[in-house]
Amino acid sequence: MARKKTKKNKKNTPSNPSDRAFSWYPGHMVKAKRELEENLKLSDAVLLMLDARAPISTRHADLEAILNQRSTPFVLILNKVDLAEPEETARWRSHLSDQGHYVVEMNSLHGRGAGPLTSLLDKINKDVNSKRKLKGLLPREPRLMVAGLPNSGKSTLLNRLVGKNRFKAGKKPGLTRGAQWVKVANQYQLLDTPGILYPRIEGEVALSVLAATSSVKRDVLPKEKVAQNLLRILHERGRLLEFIPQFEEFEEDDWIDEPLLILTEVWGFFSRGDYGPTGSAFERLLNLLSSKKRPITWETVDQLEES
Ligand SMILES: Nc1nc2c(ncn2[C@@H]2O[C@H](COP(=O)(O)OP(=O)(O)OP(=O)(O)O)[C@@H](O)[C@H]2O)c(=O)[nH]1
Ligand SMILES: [Mg+2]
Repeated sequence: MARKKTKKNKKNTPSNPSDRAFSWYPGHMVKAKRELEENLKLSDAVLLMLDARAPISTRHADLEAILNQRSTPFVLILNKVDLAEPEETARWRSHLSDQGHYVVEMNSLHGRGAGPLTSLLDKINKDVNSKRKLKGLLPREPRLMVAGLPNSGKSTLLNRLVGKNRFKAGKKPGLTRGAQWVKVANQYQLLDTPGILYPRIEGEVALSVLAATSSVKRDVLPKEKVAQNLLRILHERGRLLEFIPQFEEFEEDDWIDEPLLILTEVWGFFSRGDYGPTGSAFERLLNLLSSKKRPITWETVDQLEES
């Protein structure tokens, strides 16, 4: 009689103990992280996508450490500058370049920053090929890999560099599932990768910020918590009433305790929509906080320097 096979636990359990601390860490990310390490070996340089609104939480300290160890050049791309405060983005750019990084401000959707990025890549190209020459190797187009959190705009940026929609891009985080090479004749070979979420995200506030930038699901934490954290940041930055003028009539304690209830009241959501009243208020709040009309930088250089 055939022996009954014991079912293997197919869950993608993260092997790193620090990964385990994040129960929301999606399974496919673990595989993607392993693949990314493999792809690094093939890459001459890396484009690291940061969200200009949250350059602290969207930065990959551990990936940068690996790149430094391997002496692989990388460019920090402050993407989605159209959604961030321009003065804060400029401060981030000078802060990061003062630290010796290559930095580019980018709007991958509309192409702002593509010129400076191309000049930087030309320079990297020359450096890569002079190193190859020293080793007696023939010159070739540099292999550039893009890495960054889900939804940071990796595929959109590469499409811009290619000049065509060769990479699948869109609003849903986790859209790119596997690595994909595309050759731009006589210029580069580009490698798109799935979003990698390194476990450097520390605490609820950072997670709430990542929910606001669509790097993680909006309901990564209880909605009320995400709303509380975001409203508190707006308040601290002196911008709360600009976004929600109706809060002028409320005490701080009211909206801190039950922000979504207050919002359903001021916005008049009672039983509309699929999400229920507070769910609708939450969706509207997050849409309001990621609109080009009122750019917002969630994480500032000042904040970094204070901590
Ligand atoms: N406003 C704005 N939106 C952008 C920018 N770059 C990308 N996006 C949008 O961000 C969303 C995600 O873009 P993708 O290029 O699919 O992101 P990705 O990093 O490849 O995402 P995954 O493959 O899921 O890891 C899409 O809706 C893009 O249109 C930008 O500079 N500004
Ligand atoms: Mg993608």
